[in-house]
Amino acid sequence: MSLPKPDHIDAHQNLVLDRLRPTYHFLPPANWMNDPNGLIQWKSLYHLFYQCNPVQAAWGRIHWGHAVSHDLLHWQHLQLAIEPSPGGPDWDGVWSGCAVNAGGKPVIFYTGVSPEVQCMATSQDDLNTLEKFTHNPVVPHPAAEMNLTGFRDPCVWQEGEDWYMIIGSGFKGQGGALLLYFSTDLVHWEYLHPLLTADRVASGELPLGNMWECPQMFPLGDQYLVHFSACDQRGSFYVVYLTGTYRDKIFYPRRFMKLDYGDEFFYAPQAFLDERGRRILLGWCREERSQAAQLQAGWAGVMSLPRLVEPRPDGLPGFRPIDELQALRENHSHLESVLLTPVSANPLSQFQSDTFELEAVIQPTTAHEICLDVCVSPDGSEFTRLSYSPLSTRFEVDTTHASLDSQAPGSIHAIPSLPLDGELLHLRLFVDRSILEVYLNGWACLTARMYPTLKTSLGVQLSAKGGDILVRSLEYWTIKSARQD
Ligand code: DQQ
Repeated sequence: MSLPKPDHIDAHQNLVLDRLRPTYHFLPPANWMNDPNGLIQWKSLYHLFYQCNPVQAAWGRIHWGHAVSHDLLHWQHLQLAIEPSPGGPDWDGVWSGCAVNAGGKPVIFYTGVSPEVQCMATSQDDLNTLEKFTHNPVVPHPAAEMNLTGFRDPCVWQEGEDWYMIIGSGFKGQGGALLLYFSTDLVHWEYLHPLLTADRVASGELPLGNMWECPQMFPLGDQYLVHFSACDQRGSFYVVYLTGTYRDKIFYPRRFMKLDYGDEFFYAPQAFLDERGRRILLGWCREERSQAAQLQAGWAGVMSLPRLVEPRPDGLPGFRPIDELQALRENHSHLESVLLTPVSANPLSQFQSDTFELEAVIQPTTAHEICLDVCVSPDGSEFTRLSYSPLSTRFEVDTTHASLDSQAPGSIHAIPSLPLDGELLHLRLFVDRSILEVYLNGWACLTARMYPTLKTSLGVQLSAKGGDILVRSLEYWTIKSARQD
């Protein structure tokens, strides 16, 4: 690939030196990024479009950014893909959407604002550049009588010769909804009915808001999976997925879960099927420091690692990072059958890094709690704590001590119920400077952000509280940078 460097990159070379900027997660050259959009593998090349503000590290005047990759790790930044057109249906922003392969031609759908309408774009040069459809919008804003809370983020798929689109929405006073549209030519769309409404989701204690953003539906084994990002007037909550059946153009949910227990720090994900038939999901990991700190840093928003979504025998989807990541591993260390008592020395004291992967299988024999601290400073003033209580089966990530910077106070996020897997806790985590992704027992994920201030906050510490733990195995690698900038 020898494309010219996009104009909006050069001014920001100093970001390369920023110690909090992740090195093997995708992020744009500078400024603001949010949702992944239009994910597709086209003629072997992976395309990642994303929501961005190309002028500052704050949300606003949203465009589509664009990057391409051969392995989903090393990305080349391209020119902005879609910009708002003054006087056009997207004059106020080019919001989230998708890409489909329509008989060998790539077609893009996105939301133009204001008001929220659905627009189309095509490409004559294999997605290198996009042209907006001259008769946009293809789906106008519905009549006010529908009483919608929003109307955005189209997800399009094909069934036989027909095309379907779901649009994220909600009915005022009733909760979120996914509106189903139908087309035979991708240009003329007819509203059918809601694919799913809030009254059909037994969400118990979990609020689902009144607006479901960035929805998607795809087959998973012998069922279907629907996910959406739940939000209300006060802001976003988290991403939920439902597994169930899809019959007569209606989705009947059976089970309901959070897709990532880091809540708003993993949001608006999108999955796509690659040429090898893998379902790969990426989400937007927003910052957790003040807006002033983000503006000063000159960048905001990180993409999660690409995650494989696979059916499991228990009917839940399994999530794990793509295998390509293993190519970035170096400096391997291995521990086996280590018994830790509450007074044992830290068995991981030789590990010093803020860009690493750690995989462990731990048996909490008599302990009340297993604690794994990462990004620990020598004086203990900065650390991020992962902990698991076998009694309550609660897993927690606490970033309230991750940073001495008052602009990054941190928070606590938990998986309330993570039963052991045959008496064992399987834990795989990725630290990449200011982002932490944890994968547990093959099905639960938790993403967090942390902003250590000290250059020496690099330690890893494992301890047993109230009893013993047996570390059956533990692997550790430092991870090489995949950045091209
Ligand atoms: N982000 C986009 C919307 C979407 C929201 C705007 C979710 O299309 O609903 O930047 O983060």
